[in-house]
Amino acid sequence: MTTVFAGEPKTVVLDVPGMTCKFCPITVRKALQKVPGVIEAKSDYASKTATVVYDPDKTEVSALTDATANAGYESHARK
Ligand SMILES: [Cu+2]
Repeated sequence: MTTVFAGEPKTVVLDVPGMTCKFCPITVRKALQKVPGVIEAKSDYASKTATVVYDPDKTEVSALTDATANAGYESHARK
């Protein structure tokens, strides 16, 4: 069965200022990948950001920031 997206996948960049070492992005990325509707999650320690591709029909930015907060990292969508 093929996955059909009703809407176009969206990409959001989250600022994650609490990432203080090179292992933090791994925790952040894993937390984001667990959110249903997330297609792809990347995190970057150098820029202290996480980039998430998600299906807007299944999740929303607040669910992504909640997921990082629950993992111990507050995040905010970059405008
Ligand atoms: Cu760390």
